[in-house]
Amino acid sequence: MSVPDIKLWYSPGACSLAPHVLLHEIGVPFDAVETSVAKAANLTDEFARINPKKRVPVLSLDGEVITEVPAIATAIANLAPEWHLMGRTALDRVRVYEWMNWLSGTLHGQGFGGLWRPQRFSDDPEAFESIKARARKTISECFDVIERRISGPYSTGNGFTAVDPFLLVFYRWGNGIGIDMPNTCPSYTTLAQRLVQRDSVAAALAAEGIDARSLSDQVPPTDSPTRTSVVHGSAGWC
Ligand SMILES: N[C@@H](CCC(=O)N[C@@H](CS)C(=O)NCC(=O)O)C(=O)O
Repeated sequence: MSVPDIKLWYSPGACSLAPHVLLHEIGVPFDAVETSVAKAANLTDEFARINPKKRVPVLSLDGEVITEVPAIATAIANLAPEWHLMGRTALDRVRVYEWMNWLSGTLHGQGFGGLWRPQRFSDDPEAFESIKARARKTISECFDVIERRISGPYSTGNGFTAVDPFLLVFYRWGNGIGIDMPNTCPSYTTLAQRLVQRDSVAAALAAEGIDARSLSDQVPPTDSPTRTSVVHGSAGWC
């Protein structure tokens, strides 16, 4: 395998944890650049020049900039096809894309996005509480779907795929917002516990300064006065 120059911009505990795990999984050398959302490092002009969307994760492959978790996961999987990170069979691949799109668009974008970033959905601050309440329902509905869909050792059949570390991100966020994940989602909990045993997951968590034994961190403090969520009184990783 000819390995390009790889760089990943991530924020500790954010959705960027998923591609961070995948890079460790395939064992390629890469530079991980911390861009803390809690410290508003994603809002600097310097970062906006890399990703005008001002979001993490960002992957650069020999200077080619890729954004969006499903696209980044695909790019990492293409670097090491023998790991089958996007699925082994044709149907597995369909299922991986089905999961990734739904997790990214519905659970992340509508659910956690609505809860932690209600200002994305309305300019009227008076609407924020009802947006957040609706987003909490979306998150619970998504967790119910996830719980019912996990039937094997991993989310998509028997093999680890890019879906699994993405699910781990949301499992941690679920705990972080006070959902009793072990009791409401036992199968999801078993998956999360299996995942933190993986070397790639342990390595990515350690690199992000997260205790691998902890699946239940609280949401990070809103420690930056420049952070947009502070203005709107919410906190979170997303
Ligand atoms: N659809 C994007 C979502 C990226 C995203 O929202 N990232 C969050 C961290 S989990 C972020 O950078 N938020 C910073 C902000 O909104 O200011 C993806 O899949 O990569």
